[in-house]
Amino acid sequence: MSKISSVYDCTIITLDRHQHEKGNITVVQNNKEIPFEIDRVYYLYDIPGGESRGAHAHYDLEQLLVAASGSFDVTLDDGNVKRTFTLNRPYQGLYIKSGLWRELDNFSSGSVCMVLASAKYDEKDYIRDYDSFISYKSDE
Ligand code: T46
Repeated sequence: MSKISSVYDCTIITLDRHQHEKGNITVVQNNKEIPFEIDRVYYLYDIPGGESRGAHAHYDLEQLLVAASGSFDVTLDDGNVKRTFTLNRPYQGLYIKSGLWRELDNFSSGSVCMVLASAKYDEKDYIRDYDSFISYKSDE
């Protein structure tokens, strides 16, 4: 499945925003707002100016990336097509299917990238070499 996933399988999901005079709240629930069960949450923060993250793909992992604060860009690559998404709203998340190369950059000062992931951390699920990724995607 991840071999044939494309950047067009990924989309920005607009989450419910409950507005309140004391501030807003957004809720994400398993298999409701997102098409997978959340097994792990982590977040990237204190990212130095000009730094980039990612530069890898996952065999199986699915994720939702949210700019919980600030903004950043996510470029997805399926070996044929690249698409860049800007995340800058805490009520929007980028759903990323498995089998796609991703790079994150243009982090604004103080930005926080919150990630909801379908599985626990497993280094064996990573493809960290771009040529290996291209071979994987082109290998029927
Ligand atoms: C992704 C982007 C958005 C752990 O020990 N546990 C974890 O759950 C994670 C995510 C990382 N780590 C360790 C492994 C490395 O020694 O933290 C270090 C940095 O990890 P990585 O190079 O994977 O970090 P990023 O920010 O480049 O990528 C991460 C996710 O791995 C990736 O799936 O999409 O955030």
